[in-house]
Amino acid sequence: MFITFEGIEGCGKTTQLEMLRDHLEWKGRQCVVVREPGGTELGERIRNILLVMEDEAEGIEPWAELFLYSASRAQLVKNIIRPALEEEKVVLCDRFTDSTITYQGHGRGLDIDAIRTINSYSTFGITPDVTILLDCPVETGLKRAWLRIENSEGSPEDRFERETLKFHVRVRNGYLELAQKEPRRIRIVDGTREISVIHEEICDIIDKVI
Ligand code: Z5A
Repeated sequence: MFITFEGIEGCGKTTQLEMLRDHLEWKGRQCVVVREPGGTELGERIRNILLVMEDEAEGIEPWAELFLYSASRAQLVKNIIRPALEEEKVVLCDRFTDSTITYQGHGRGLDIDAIRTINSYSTFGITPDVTILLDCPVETGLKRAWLRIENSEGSPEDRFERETLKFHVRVRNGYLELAQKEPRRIRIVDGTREISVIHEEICDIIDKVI
């Protein structure tokens, strides 16, 4: 079973993914947790370029950005996700192809059909069984994300947080549009509520699917 978590920054993906992993492991399921970009040695190096590089010094061309995300994904699918699925483990992934459609497509304005084609190669055709879309207003998400960045150590991963509010609104609307098109796979969960309340709803969704 392949479960992905999606949403704008600060929507609570990472928090909820870890809580779901604990829930599934408690129920006796073997889980593998990964994140994008990253999850492999190559992927983590790419993550560093994508999220920490100073835009002011040399802006990353949107197509270059798309290919970097795709390169990280291809390595992650080949090395970790596909083998884990073959071993019948539950794979929980923090962001996947929907992020590319919303950030590089809706956010940056790249051609969405072209992105879908590239996604089909970088994933070797693997698609999530269920996607939890944590939805919240961009103001709420960004406030949480900045708080997380201020409390983190090392170089801040803040390249996207520094984007305009309009960019984040386009990304959020992109997610909602995707969910409308694929309601069976993409489950919208209201991310503005208490962490424990959200967790209960997600467990409910996943337990039913499993
Ligand atoms: N990206 C892309 O452009 N194209 C692609 O193809 C892919 C990605 C795959 C990856 O960052 C970036 O790459 C991302 C999109 C782009 N943009 N950015 N930035 P990431 O996924 O590593 O980082 P993020 O999305 O910004 O994660 P985040 O800010 O850590 O958000 P989160 O995982 O959704 O939230 P969290 O870490 O669980 O929670 C953030 C804080 O809020 C934390 O202090 C929590 O305790 C708190 N929190 C969580 N839930 C709640 C609730 N319910 N109430 C109150 N407080 C809460």
